[in-house]
Amino acid sequence: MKAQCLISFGSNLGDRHAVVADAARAVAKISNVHELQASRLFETPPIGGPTGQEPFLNAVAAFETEASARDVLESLQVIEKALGRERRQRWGARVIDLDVVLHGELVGGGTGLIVPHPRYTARQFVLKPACDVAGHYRDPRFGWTLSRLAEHIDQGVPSLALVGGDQAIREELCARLSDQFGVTTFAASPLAKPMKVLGNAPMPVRRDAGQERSSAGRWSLSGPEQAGRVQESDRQLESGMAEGSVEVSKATEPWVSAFLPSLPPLDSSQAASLNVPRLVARMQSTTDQTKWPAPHQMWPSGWCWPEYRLEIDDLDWAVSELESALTSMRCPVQPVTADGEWWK
Ligand code: A4P
Ligand code: MG
Repeated sequence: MKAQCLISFGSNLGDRHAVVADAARAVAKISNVHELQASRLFETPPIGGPTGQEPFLNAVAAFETEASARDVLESLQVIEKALGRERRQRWGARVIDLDVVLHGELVGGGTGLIVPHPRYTARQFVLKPACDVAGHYRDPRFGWTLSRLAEHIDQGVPSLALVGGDQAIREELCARLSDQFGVTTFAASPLAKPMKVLGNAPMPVRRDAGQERSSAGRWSLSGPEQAGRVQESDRQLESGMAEGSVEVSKATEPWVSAFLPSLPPLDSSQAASLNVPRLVARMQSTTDQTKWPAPHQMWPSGWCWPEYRLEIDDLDWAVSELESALTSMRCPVQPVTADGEWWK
């Protein structure tokens, strides 16, 4: 059976244009790859990784294929090697990086392969190119088209709600983000209900009597306010909006919450609000995989929210990844070709 596959190209070392074009030609020649369509080429500042890197050229290609995601990845790695990719440092400068972003309905992959790509939902340098050729592709986890996702990420402010894993880890990540990067964070203390109950509990992030400043740049929701969030959720969402008590002044900057705040109805204009997280960051470690369902498995049927997959085996790495995710939601993505014919 054929699957719709989306792959991404990134290069910030050597003759970037020539290497990316070589890579696209090689991908088009992989057996069982049909009708490859490339996006325009875009120049983007390097996000994350060691400092002092050159700008990237980024692009994506969409094609239909009978090849499995693993076969595609193996072919991409052969091409990377042939074009001189050396793996010295994670997120280090690279001649060419080829990633599998989506492969049909696949969620998962197994050892050395995660599809959908764990970080693409936050990355304008993937989403903007994807809108050229695969805006109609859907993420199988939450069912949104990529064009809708790109538009959603562009709205409001860069923001992430941490879910899954252990609350202490979520709080710790927020504390480090605040201390190390000055990111506005919202802590929950304590988290009153199990995450599966909070999965669809609307509750605006706002500052009022029940909310107190806990440390520089950090705010917490506490006491009865927190305990009543599930039962009163709809009313709170409404009154929060109507009274204007939502903490918009805080939310004009990127933020991360250690809990899942209000998620409005999907067709609501509130989805664009500053106090609504752009993405739900699903924490994943090698040990808790079976313990916590993915967010899309927590939603009531027919309800969904876009997510970002965060590996937390190394907390320092996770903190820098979260900061990179916020940055990549607004990174400038400049087209440098007029069309997607640059590789032919
Ligand atoms: N792997 C697992 N799933 C996949 C997948 N879906 N596609 C494994 C590709 N590889 C996948 O990748 C590390 C491991 O991920 C591999 O062993 C593979 O089996 P890598 O290519 O060796 O190393 P990497 O690319 O440094 O790591 P990573 O985590 O894939 O990096 P990302 O997330 O791709 O980010 N800024 C701009 N402006 N443009 C960029 O393109 N790219 C990165 C790299 C950072 N900043 C950037 C850009
Ligand atoms: Mg890679």
